[in-house]
Amino acid sequence: CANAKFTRTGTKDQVAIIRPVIPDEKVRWSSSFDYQPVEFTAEKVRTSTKEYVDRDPRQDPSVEIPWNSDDRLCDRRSYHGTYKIIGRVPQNPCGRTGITGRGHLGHFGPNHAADPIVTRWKRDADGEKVIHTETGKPILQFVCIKRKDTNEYAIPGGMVDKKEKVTDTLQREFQEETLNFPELDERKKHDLLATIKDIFENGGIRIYCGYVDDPRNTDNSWMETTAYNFHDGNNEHLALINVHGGSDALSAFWHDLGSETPLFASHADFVERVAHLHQAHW
Ligand code: RP5
Ligand code: MG
Ligand code: MG
Repeated sequence: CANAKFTRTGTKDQVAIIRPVIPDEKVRWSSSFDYQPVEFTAEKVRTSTKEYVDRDPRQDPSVEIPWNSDDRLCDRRSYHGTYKIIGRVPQNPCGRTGITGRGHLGHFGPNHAADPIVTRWKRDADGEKVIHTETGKPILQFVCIKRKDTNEYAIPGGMVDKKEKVTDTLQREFQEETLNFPELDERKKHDLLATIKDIFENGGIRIYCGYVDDPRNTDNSWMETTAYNFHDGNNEHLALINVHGGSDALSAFWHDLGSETPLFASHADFVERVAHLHQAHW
């Protein structure tokens, strides 16, 4: 995994604090470094009484958290193996971030998310695949959102809720962030959701699972995700859906997939894998 791309923690609508700069060669815990991280946990996280938000075991010795395990309420296992507990809290397996505490994240250790990458071929008016003039490869389009918090383009992913299965998170987040049609009649809504459920439960390919280089990561809390690709190569179902932004998304749209578009966090790495999988333009 890679770390320390960000100079700030938090996204635009959150309090952002400046991270001390960590040179790339000093990110690993094994490299010696005069390290003076900033301690930061957002007010909203610190004062939360929600069952799903951790209490800080450094502040309260009675707090016991089942690290590296799944207690059914929350899966605290990392895709990167067993993480270390130092000073009663987890240590980021990808190294130094410049910040200790939880920043804006609810959990110490891994905070799990899911990312649905829905794709179709770009087609011309005759329905023929559009070929990229430079690479000579067909162009994929994916359902992209513009995030409300950072204004960046992104995959419509989100956090796994308490007790939720990743397969359910993929559907829920896709629905919340890209299928916001208040005016659609109940029958059409029902059919649309049934299609999504069917495809998402039967037709996905796992593209990635692991650490995300997310601007909210700290030395003690970090994002991990599972990204799935749902591809409609023949314009049969998903390719026909008109998307409309909702929830955390300012807007949602089909966007040409290619290296020219910068995306939030590690999302460009995930969609690049999808392009290679389908031998598409990148
Ligand atoms: C990223 O943050 C994940 O890849 C996922 O897309 C997203 C989840 O956070 P929210 O969209 O809920 O803010 O690390
Ligand atoms: Mg969301
Ligand atoms: Mg989201």
